[in-house]
Amino acid sequence: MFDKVRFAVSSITKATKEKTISQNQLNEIMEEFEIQLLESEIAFDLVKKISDELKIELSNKSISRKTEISEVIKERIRNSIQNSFEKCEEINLIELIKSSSVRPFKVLIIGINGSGKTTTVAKIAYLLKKNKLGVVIVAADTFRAGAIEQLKEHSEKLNVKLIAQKYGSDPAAVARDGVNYAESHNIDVVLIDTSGRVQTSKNLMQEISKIESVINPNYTIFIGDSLTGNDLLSQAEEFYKYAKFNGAILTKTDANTKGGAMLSILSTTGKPIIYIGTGQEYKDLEQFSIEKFLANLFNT
Ligand SMILES: Nc1nc2c(ncn2[C@@H]2O[C@H](COP(=O)(O)OP(=O)(O)O)[C@@H](O)[C@H]2O)c(=O)[nH]1
Ligand SMILES: [Mg+2]
Repeated sequence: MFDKVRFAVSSITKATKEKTISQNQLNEIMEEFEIQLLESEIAFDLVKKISDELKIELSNKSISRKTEISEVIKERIRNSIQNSFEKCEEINLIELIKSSSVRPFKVLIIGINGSGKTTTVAKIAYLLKKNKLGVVIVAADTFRAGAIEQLKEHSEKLNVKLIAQKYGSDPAAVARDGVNYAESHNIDVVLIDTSGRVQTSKNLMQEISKIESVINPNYTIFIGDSLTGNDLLSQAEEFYKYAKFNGAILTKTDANTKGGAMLSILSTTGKPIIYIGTGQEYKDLEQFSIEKFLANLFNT
C-alpha cells in the first residue's frame, strides 16, 4: 500500500537533490510530481493543494543550499498531508463503545456491493468479542442471494448470535428485531450488515435512510473498497447524502499499492478512517493511525 505515493515523494526528493535546479527544471519536476500523485489516485484538488504549497515554499529565495531543498520538500509534503487530515479525529471504536453508556450500542454498516461489508462485520464482531464486548449481528441484507448464509457461517464460526429473517423481508424490521434482541439479552453491541447499494440507485439508497431512521444508529460506518480508486470519493459522497456516516473503513488495502484514494477520502469527507482491512481473515483489521500512515509514506 502507498507504494505509488511513496515513489512520488522519493522521486521528487531525489530529483532536487542531484543538482542546483533552475526555475525551468523545477517546473518540470513539479509537473512530473503532480502526475505521479494523480496516478497514485490522490484526488485532483488535493494534488493541486500539495503542489501549490510546495511551489510557494520552493520559490522562497532563502532556500539556496541544494542539500536543504530535498528536506524542505519532504517537510512541505508532510505538512500538506497533515493539514488535509486536520478535520479528522482519530477514533478507537472499541474505546468509544466501552466509554459510552448507551446499550445496546448500534453500529450500522453501509457501502456498495462487494466492498467488503459482510467480511468487515465479521472482523468487527471478532474484535468486539476479543475485547469482552457482547455482540449480536443482524443480517439486514435480505436482498442478495447467499447473503444470509454468508453471515450465518461467520456467526457460527465466531459463536455470535445472528438475527435474520427471510429474503425479501424489510431490512429495517430485521434491524429492529436485532436491537430488541440485544435489549432483552443485555448485549453491548448490535452490528447491522446491510445490502450492497449501487450509489446511483435512488430506491436502494432510500432504503438505507429508512433503516437509519428506524433504528437510529449510534455509529454508522461506510465501507470503501480501496481498489475502487478515484470513484471511491463519489461513492462516499453519495452515501453521505442518505446516511450521515461517522467514519469509514477501507478494505483490501493488502491488494492495493496506490493508496491515494485514502488520502482523498480523509481530506474531502472530513470523516475518520477507523480501520483498514488487510486480508481475508478475522484478524486482518488494523487500527488506522495518521502517524503510522505518514511514517510509512516517508520511509523511503
Ligand atoms: N484481500 C482482501 N479481501 C477482502 C477484504 N475485505 C473483504 N474482502 C473480500 O472481498 C469480497 C467481498 O466481500 P463481502 O464482505 O462479501 O462484500 P459485501 O458485498 O460488501 O458484503 C470477499 O471475497 C472478501 O473476502 C480485505 O481487507 N482484503
Ligand atoms: Mg454482504
